[in-house]
Amino acid sequence: MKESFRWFGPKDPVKLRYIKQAGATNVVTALHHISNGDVWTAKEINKRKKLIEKEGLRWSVVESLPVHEDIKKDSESCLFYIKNYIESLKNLSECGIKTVCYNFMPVLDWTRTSVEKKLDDGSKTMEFSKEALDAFDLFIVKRKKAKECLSKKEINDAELYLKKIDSTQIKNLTKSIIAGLPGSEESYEVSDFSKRVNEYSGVTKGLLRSNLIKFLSKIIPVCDKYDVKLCIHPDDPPFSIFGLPRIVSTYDDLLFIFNLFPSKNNGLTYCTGSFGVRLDNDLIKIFNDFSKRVHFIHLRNIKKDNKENFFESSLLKGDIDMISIMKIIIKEEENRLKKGIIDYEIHMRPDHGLQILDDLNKKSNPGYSAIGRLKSLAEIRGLSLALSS
Ligand code: DNO
Repeated sequence: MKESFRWFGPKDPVKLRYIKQAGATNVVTALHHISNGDVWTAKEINKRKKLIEKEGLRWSVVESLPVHEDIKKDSESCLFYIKNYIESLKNLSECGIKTVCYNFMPVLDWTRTSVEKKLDDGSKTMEFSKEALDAFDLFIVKRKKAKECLSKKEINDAELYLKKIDSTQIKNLTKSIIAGLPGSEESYEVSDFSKRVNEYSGVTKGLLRSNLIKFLSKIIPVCDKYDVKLCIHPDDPPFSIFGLPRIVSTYDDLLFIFNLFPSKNNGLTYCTGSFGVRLDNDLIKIFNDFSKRVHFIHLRNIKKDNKENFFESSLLKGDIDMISIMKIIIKEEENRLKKGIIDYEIHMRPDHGLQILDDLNKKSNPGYSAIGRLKSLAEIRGLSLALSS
């Protein structure tokens, strides 16, 4: 595996030097200062590349090249933004960066209801609570159709939840859900968020799928031409929230996307923590059946129930069996090597880390603390070395 660490650019409190000290060799990053939809020029890409290379690291994966909302909604300016996307892909490829992660989640990228859940040992993690999300939807955003998809009990639970929390907690809840977690590229105030969600009122799951098809039909030939491995990130969480459609949550969703465009450049970001939240997702089957399309891996663990609640656990202590996951990754790399594929190692980064030790007293991007992720990387390397030999 190509051991990587995500870096949010020069303003990231986790410096490139620390990434190097953590033992990663590759960096996953994006040009976060460029507005969503604008072209990434070769000049800007090279500037960032040099910064990374100066520290003896390599920029190997873009996470993410964001897909403009107008593409997801197929609005008037959709083709304009697709053209820009193509231009950015071409520039990235010409600068030697050929693995690009993206997502197709409407309005929000990943979201949590708390980024500061305290665990028994004093460490902190992120969680998604269904009643907290429902409370936010029903009583803070006041979405008109929110009640329609909830049972009486769910509405009651959300009401009770709201009664229990004070104004600071309401602020934190709002911030966690819509103020934009790191890498999201979009952040909202409540009124703006409500407007954005309403803009999707006619966009059904079928329509969102058509819009993805339209996007891929223009983009995949470009990826083939410029040798870019595009890899879609699953929905996080992998189910509908705020009544918005989600189309990258299950095995069948993937089957649909990959059957339409068989090119291997129509690839997957295999994110264990996102897929793993659903009880009906078989993580091993997903990997094995789409293994040739896995160009990028996010490893993290979660603990979940069967009611859409989950929190992020430490790498080896969650519901996901990391040992089995590691075994199939190693097997796939061995297969690639046997086939003579030179670039047989898959780009992998430890995904979110817990806040532990000094992380607890430092400001870092939620989920992207230095020590928590360093611990995960060390555990991954240990597993990988032991299982490969
Ligand atoms: C969260 C990340 C996501 C991911 C995007 C990919 O930590 O996994 O923000 O980068 O969904 O486009």
